[in-house]
Amino acid sequence: MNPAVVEALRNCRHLLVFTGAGVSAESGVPTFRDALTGLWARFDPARLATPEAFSADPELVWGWYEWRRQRVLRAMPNLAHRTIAELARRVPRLTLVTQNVDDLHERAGSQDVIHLHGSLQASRCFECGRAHEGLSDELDEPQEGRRLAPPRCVHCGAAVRPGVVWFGESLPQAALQRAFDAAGECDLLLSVGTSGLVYPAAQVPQIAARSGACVVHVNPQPEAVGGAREYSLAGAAGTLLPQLLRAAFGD
Ligand code: BJW
Ligand code: ZN
Repeated sequence: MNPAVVEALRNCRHLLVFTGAGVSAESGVPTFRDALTGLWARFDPARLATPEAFSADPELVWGWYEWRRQRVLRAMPNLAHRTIAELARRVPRLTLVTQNVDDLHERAGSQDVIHLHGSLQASRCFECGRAHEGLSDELDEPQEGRRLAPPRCVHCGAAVRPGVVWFGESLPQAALQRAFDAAGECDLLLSVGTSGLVYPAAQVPQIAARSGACVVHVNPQPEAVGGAREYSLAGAAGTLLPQLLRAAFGD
């Protein structure tokens, strides 16, 4: 474990943890851009993750998201989620910002998670935007490729859509502002399991670095680091984060 990273964690006052799909990979939730296992290796984002796709073929899109939601319902938080929840008890202040649409951070015990890309559980009307409450938590067998008619809005009768942020859509303004503010204030940012390719979320670690924070990437794909206070820990989050916690704070 890099001693400079251990020291930065031990001394930090405000830790920002910024997570992406890789933090849930060891729970069996697929990432997006990993070459063989990522969702975008098998599915076309233009046909599934845009408002135009939903307008064109709501059954295809709703069925795909229901398949993913059922997989998340069966998944359990892993050691990376649990270590992040534990870190909140070890540092003076922790802000957790996630791009993920699952609820595994919450189920691991993290509180006040800032979700930049929405949630698979929070569907809403495609037309009037009002929340739809009817999604069941009962487990159905996840069925890949099954078309499914979306529920109808009880207020206006239009189709209900998944409560996630699709390409070309604005991120929730308050969540994005909180994430940017925390990035400007933190002294250490751990970027865990993200390719950092999707904007504006990818600005979060960039703002932290510009504001003088130490930035640490945790990813099996080593990150090319530029700044004097930027580090890359190459490996799986479920292995490296518990090691980092132990090295900084003991058992
Ligand atoms: C492990 C691991 C282990 C594996 N341990 N690690 C500036 C420049 C260029 C383009 C744009 C720009 N600004 C905006 C854009 C357009 C676009 C964009 O960014 N496109 C780029 C892809 C080029 N952005 C948008 O459209 C955004 N909206 C917007 O900008 O609105 C403004 C606007 C409004 C109105 C009109 C016009 C403009 C919205 C983006 C929404 C993204 N949505 C998705 C889907 C969510 C719903 C769903 O789940 O289906 O969000 S896309 C997908 O990518 C998902 C993720 O949250 C997001 C980030 O992916 P993430 O988490 O990084 O996953 P991966 O797979 O990429 O990486 C996983 C990593 O984990 C890998 O590095 C692995 O190595 C690693 N890993 N195992 C640790 N065990
Ligand atoms: Zn409606």
